[in-house]
Amino acid sequence: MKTSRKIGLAVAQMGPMHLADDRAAAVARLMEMMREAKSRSADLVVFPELALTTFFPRYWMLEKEAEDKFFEKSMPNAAVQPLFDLAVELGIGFYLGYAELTPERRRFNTAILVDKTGRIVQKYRKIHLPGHADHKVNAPFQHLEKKFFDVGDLGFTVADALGATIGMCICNDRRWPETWRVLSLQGAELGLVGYNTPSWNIHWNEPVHLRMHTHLIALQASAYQNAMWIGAAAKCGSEDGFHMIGGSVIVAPSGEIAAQSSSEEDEVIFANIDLAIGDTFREHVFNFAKHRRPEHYRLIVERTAAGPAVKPTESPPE
Ligand code: CDT
Repeated sequence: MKTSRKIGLAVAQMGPMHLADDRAAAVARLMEMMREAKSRSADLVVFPELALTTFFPRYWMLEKEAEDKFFEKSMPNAAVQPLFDLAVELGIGFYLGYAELTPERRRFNTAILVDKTGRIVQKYRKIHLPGHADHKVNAPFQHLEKKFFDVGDLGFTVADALGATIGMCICNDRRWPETWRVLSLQGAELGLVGYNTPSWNIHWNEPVHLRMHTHLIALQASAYQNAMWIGAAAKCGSEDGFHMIGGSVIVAPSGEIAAQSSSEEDEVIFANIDLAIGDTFREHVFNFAKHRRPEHYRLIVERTAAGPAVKPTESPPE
């Protein structure tokens, strides 16, 4: 086992944010959880996807209305500045998800990583946008991420910050193995993800228990297969009657859950994570340099959808 390299990781799950709740209310809740994270010796606290508002893609509306109500035109802005100020005062970094409107009027589902000096050291714009762009009039609610957001244009990148090599993604990205592999191929030791996962799937009659199962299995397998820690923060509970799963977790490179939320309210979970555990997995079973065979993975980048079978390069033995 390597010499330990520990950092304090907190995940701050949020209970519901209702339509009537304003930015000041969200920021006050985030600040309270940031204080708790610091009191538990956290270097870094992970907040959810779209942490400043309700999960508005569930509502049909014009893009302009969404922009006016739910998007941030700059970051930090006056409403969020107190969170940045508190981070500097406490000496703690944070991941924050929000809806971003650029000066060119492009809209992204965005997350930032802020270091202990209050500097934004990394920005990520969500790449795997789930849902639809049309109005599903018979559905109990919408999932309009494909209407309200552009596909992220910053790629999957990592930053050396807060004592670790850190990669970020957002919600549905966590279900795609490519997300984590692209991060781990850049040396990511810690992956951060915020999410809003509705408990009901409007596309098929998915049993509710599978929502938690697929969430956890994706994170546990991804942490293990990429020898990295993952911190995942939910926004959850019933937002104006629309329920979302909790299950915020910190997952070790072994795939084991080191900490898990037990409520559907604001709740801070914490683990003093040892990055050296990832080094051990990267040196042995997932020693990429020794064992990966990218010449046999070409279809992963050549194809989007499944296509015809590839001819074997050699005939099978007689
Ligand atoms: N926010 C988000 O990406 N939620 C998705 C729901 C997918 S169902 C249309 C998720 O993967 O949790």
